[in-house]
Amino acid sequence: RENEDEFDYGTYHRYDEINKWVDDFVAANLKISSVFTIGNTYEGRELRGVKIGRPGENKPAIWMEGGIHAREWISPATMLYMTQLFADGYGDDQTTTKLVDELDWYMLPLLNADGYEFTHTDDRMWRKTRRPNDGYNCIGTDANRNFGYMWGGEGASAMPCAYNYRGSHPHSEVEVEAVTKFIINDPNFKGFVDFHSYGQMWMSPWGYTYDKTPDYDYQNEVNRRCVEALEAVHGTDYIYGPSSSLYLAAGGSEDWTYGAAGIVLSHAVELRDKDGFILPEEEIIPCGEETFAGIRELGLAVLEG
Ligand code: ING
Ligand code: ZN
Repeated sequence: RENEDEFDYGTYHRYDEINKWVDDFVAANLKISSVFTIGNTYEGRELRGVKIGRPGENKPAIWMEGGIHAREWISPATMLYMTQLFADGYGDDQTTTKLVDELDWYMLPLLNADGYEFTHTDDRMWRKTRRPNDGYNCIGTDANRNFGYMWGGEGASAMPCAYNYRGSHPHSEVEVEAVTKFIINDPNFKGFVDFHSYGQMWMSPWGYTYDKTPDYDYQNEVNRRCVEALEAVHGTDYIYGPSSSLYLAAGGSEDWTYGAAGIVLSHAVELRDKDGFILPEEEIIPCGEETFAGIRELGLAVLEG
């Protein structure tokens, strides 16, 4: 019989459970993990995550975040399971051990915690944050249009009622301000991934323009590597390329981490798409397994430099 205290990675969890999971995970993996906090959401929820890595000075670091969009539940769920896969593989699998020994992984499972809770209590299809907009009845900003690199360009609405509202100004959302502050203050960040659903795409900058980045060939080669490793696990079909090949969208996280923070290997990943945003719970574990394979390739690419 299974331990009743054991966390069930194969189901979707509420904010409180995820926060408790952070403590429990770290308590069970003290040698390779610690808790970090970047601030609070608009409604006052603490934004906490798990840092994974064998203790050491000035290790290259990778930031991974989930749940920037409230309804994309597979994103935080995949973050949680991948965190567990690092722990399972440590000391057992050679590549995973190396990635934990030589890199620091900052895993923030749920950036838009207010919106996520709202999808559980009121509106399953909510996407934005939950901060009211002055002078309008419509609530919330699209956090992935609120980042301050080429903010306000194509694919980001100026209308507070739009699903892709850019916000009143760059970093108007405290969640965006918290994550950008944390990243810009640590020069060790060499990789970044923001998890979305759905569409099965591994993307890199730019999102705001169709122009190729100066690092296009390298970024796309890493995209290709990650997708090849991912597809080898369960045969899931992914495509890859700049996020503008999906649609133009200014103010996205990966444009800011590349353009403003200088993180060349910045990615946005659209996870599995069966039944759209309402991905069945049976898909969580296989999605986590294959995504972890892609993430390991990103880690190896960062180590190769
Ligand atoms: N997709 C992303 C969105 O924010 C994206 C796609 C990624 C756009 C990176 C721009 C930059 O629209 C989903 N599903 O949210
Ligand atoms: Zn999204």
